[in-house]
Amino acid sequence: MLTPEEKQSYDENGFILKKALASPEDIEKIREDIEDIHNRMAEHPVEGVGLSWEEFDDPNLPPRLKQLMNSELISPTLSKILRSDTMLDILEQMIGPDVSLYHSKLLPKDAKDGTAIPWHQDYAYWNRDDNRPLMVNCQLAIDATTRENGCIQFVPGSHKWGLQEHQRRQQTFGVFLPGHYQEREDAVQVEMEPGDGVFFNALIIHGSAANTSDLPRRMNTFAYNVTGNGLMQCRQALRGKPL
Ligand SMILES: O=C(O)CCC(=O)C(=O)O
Repeated sequence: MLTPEEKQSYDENGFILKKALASPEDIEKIREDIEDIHNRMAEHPVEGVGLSWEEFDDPNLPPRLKQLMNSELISPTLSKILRSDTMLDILEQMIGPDVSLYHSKLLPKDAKDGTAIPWHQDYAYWNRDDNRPLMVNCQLAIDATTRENGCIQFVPGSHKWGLQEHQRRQQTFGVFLPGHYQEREDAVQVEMEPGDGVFFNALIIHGSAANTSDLPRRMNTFAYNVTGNGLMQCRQALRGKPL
């Protein structure tokens, strides 16, 4: 559960870090579930799993995933965590008792090759008349994340600025704010230990730098919605009223 101070911090800043959200044993199992994921998916794609690849100038580089959508289908451990009471109790404090899964996606920003994710608000992707900005993300650290390997960054309080005008391009994470890869002085970097989770608001401005380190930065983002808010945006009701 969130303490009253954590809830207040989430409301003010638009994000909150929860240490040790997942156990070391579960993190180890996720690592086994996703072992050699780049090559496995290149050779044997799985039905229902959406793959987006890094686009390299050098054609000799091996295929590297930028994003793997519906990661619960390849990791039973992620599937367990996303619907665990630990997770749903926190979400209930944020969005009420009717919690649905929108998606679960793996962001395996690889050592040296993992590219930046431009500044954006997730609601720029999810904005529809019947879908109010109630959604919440939880990004779970599978590896330690640092400034060097491209940890997530947020602009605190920007969830209160409303939806900003985004630019669009045909690419993964192709909806972004002007100055999309530039550093921002108003952003904070959130370094995490394996098992930590950061919850963040659908309207907060966030992004991350490239991975310039020798270590991978594997993260998984779970996106949740209030059941019935934009029916198309709910894959599965996890708690409360059914779809
Ligand atoms: O992985 C990152 O650094 C950012 C991910 C992101 O933008 C998202 O999950 O919405």
